[in-house]
Amino acid sequence: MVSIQSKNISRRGFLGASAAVAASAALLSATGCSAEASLDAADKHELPVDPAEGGEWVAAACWHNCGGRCMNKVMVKDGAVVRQKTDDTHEDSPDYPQQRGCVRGKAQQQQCFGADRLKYPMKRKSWSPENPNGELRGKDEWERISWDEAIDYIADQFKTIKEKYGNQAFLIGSYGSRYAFSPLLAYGGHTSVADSTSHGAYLLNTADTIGIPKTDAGVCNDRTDMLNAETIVFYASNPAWSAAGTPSYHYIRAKEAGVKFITVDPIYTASAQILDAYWIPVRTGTDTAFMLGVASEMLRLDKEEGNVVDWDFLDKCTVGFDADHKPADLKEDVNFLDYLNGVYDGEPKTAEWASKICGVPVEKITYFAREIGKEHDVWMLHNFAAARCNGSENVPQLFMTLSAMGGHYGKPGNCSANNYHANAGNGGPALVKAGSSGLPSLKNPIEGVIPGPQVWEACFTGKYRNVGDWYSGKGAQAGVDETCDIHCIIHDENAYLQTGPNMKRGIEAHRKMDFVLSKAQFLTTQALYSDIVLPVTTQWEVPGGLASSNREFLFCFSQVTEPLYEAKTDAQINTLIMEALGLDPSTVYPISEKQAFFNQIAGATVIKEDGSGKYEPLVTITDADLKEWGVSGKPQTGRVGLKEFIDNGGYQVERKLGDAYSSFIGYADYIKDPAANPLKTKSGKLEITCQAKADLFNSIGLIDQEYQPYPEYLVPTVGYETTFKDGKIDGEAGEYPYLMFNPHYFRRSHSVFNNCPWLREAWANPVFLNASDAEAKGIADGDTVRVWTKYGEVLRKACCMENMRPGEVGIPHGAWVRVDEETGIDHGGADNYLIGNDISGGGLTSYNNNNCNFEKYEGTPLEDDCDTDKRIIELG
Ligand SMILES: Nc1nc2c(c(=O)[nH]1)N[C@H]1C(S)=C(S)[C@@H](COP(=O)(O)OP(=O)(O)OC[C@H]3O[C@@H](n4cnc5c(=O)[nH]c(N)nc54)[C@H](O)[C@@H]3O)O[C@H]1N2
Ligand SMILES: Nc1nc2c(c(=O)[nH]1)N[C@H]1C(S)=C(S)[C@@H](COP(=O)(O)OP(=O)(O)OC[C@H]3O[C@@H](n4cnc5c(=O)[nH]c(N)nc54)[C@H](O)[C@@H]3O)O[C@H]1N2
Ligand SMILES: [Mo]
Repeated sequence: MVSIQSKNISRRGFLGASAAVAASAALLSATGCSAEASLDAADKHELPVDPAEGGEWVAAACWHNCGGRCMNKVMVKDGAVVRQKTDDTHEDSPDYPQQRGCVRGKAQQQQCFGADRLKYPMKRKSWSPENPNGELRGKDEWERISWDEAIDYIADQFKTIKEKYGNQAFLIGSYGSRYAFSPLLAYGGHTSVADSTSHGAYLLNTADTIGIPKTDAGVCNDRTDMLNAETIVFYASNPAWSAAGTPSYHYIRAKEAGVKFITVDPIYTASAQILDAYWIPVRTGTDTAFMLGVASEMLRLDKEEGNVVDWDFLDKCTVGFDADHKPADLKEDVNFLDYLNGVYDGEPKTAEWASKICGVPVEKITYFAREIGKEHDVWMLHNFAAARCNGSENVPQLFMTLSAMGGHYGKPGNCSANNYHANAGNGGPALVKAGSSGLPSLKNPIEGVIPGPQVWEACFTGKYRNVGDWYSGKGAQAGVDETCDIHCIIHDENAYLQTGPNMKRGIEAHRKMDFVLSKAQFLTTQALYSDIVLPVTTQWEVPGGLASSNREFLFCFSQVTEPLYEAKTDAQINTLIMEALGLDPSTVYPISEKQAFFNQIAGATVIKEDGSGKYEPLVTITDADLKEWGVSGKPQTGRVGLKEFIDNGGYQVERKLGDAYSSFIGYADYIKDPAANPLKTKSGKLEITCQAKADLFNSIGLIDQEYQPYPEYLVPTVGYETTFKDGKIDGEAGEYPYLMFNPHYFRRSHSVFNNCPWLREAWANPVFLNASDAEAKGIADGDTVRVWTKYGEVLRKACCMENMRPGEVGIPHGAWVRVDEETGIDHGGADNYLIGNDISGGGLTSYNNNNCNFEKYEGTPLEDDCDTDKRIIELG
């Protein structure tokens, strides 16, 4: 492929180069997904010398939400990418690791230069302002239109809809205020969506209520402290797949140093396999039961053998464990210990009780209880999958409770934190930080925020219950019934139709709209169901930017190519729309994209080497730099020169065992002196019984459920219980007897990369089935399987696994939906096509404990993803 590219490039200049690259990418794709085929083709071209000769390495963005922000470098020659590599700025060592990228980052050249890039603005043929012919969305043909036409249509629609229905009629599929669409913010605002997505129950204001932050990167200990642990627990966590960047490397080092790993997960994951972890195979969505069983066992073992429960810690640092530690604001005299012993409901939460619900054998519950006891140094790490379940509201409080019972807070070798994204297992303040871009952040004047599971239904009923904008900083709020009248959906930097629940209904909602607009790089799900699609650049086509990674690395990427075809940057598109609406774009973009990039660099800071914890400027900037860049700013002296910073692709703080940064221990101040360093909770302590939590949960009022201040077991509205006919465990199997969950998948970052031929070939995106469950239905590896729920059905090929517990069905997260319009079956394997509008009492989307059924599919076998569905659009 490399050779074809260079052969094809005969002219200089970006148009020539980008057209040539596109042509070569098309060739690659036209030969199927086989790299071999394209190499064959290359041979026939009698190619010249090393195509990389004379090329230039550029640090290239890897901007997706997999949490990595790893180093990615590409060799650019005549506007084409001819090589790709990762971090080689310094020797690799566990102390000072290279920031190596993964296979997704390395496939990014196929993404930027993919044959399926959208080339120009497009309009759906049957859509017109007079008659949207909405039912044809997703089935219609496309026509090429000019940018002028596209912007005119959009401005006209925005004006009409605002006039007729007001700004509430615009809906941005998003995750609260994170991904707001600036032209509409400047034009009076829009209704938003708040989905519990990543953090699930940890979004329920856990810092204010029970005392643990939502995203606690700062509360995990520094990574080097894991060598002081005896045991590291991975609770619902598979960093090898879903914490991109360096985390797995650090864990392997810990393993080699003799640290023991335990995994609590329905799958014996890739991480567990590399680390030879002890496996506790729990049913999805039943973690509260499991952890209650563990708490009971810890108490029993403590009584019988001693030294399992850290009573001192519970006494000093927590409230509400027992009757003697009652928080002052408690409305009723209740406590966790009495609940555990069955005082309130006559049901002691023993290991036997727990085992029936969570499926973990009693002896494994006992094992876990002993291993996390007070005598052991334990890192208790969770990721959020267990909190992305229906009825998982109490998972955060209970995980904290177990950590507190073992005393695993605030001392070397011990911590309780998440294991999320690039900072997994690496807490503490960032050692190097980006400056601010200088771009203003706009407020949304419209307060309507629809909870994810309700949003598409609300497009029909006009009703929803607002439970707050979870990402806004205010967090979850008391529920308020609201009305809306949505006429227009806009998809900007999100894929909410694909990544939000209730997709099948979402498609119907899209078909009901007056107007649907997407910015897109490919014919993504949201683009497919739109009326106008605007080609937006990838981050390889913008002036550059900084991206925070793990605490020791700040990534700086530069422009790789001019915008391809007719694509424009987000800022350019938003500016055009604002101008057409008669708004002043300078309120949103007072400075150029280049200036914004420069500001981030000029304002970047790095921790001083003197151990003071203070920061100093990172990058030296001279008058000549300012001139060369054509930006405004002041010269300054920093640690590295501007050119060096850009060429290196950022800056990494060199680490050594025992350095000043390794002393970071989460919660250390609090544990040392709880009175002087209170937490944000009412009592200032970790609240094992928490009135504020119960009050918040009870005020949300989405389902008829009364919540207690202690972390009680909640029977989910959809979950293990509902796999039985009458909702009673061990009763007769129901219509949907399996639990369905959505592991975040290696091939993609959510929906991104789904289309890359190389990744499609390497990662098939099957359905994960337990081998004996599959055998019982006559299903062998590779057979086409139909999976269905109350809400939708999909086809996937079977991957029959010995290393997944029975009763579970894993549908990898983020595959693009591909609906067969005749049957309504999705051939793409979209997770959210199977998920409906079930909502948990706290407002949580029920991602990981849905109910489904499956069978061997007797129709035409499914093709491999890499042999099908190439969404290449050529309209001439
Ligand atoms: N069933 C199920 N659903 C889930 C989850 C699950 O576990 N199960 N997980 C949830 C989680 S944790 C998350 S975080 C969400 C993620 O949900 P989303 O944020 O919706 O997911 P992405 O696929 O990352 O969407 C990013 C979109 O932005 C586009 N894009 C990329 N670069 C640019 C750019 O420069 N400009 C513009 N305008 N667009 C760009 C991409 O093409 C892509 O369509 O999904 C959630 N959904
Ligand atoms: N490659 C890749 N990496 C990603 C992403 C991606 O899309 N692709 N997305 C990124 C984002 S935004 C996020 S939020 C994170 C998500 O990261 P995680 O929350 O770690 O993602 P998952 O893979 O859904 O779940 C992790 C593990 O939890 C297990 N699990 C699922 N449900 C339960 C349960 O109910 N109980 C228990 N005990 N275990 C359970 C799964 O089997 C899996 O092994 O990943 C990030 N990293
Ligand atoms: Mo996420």
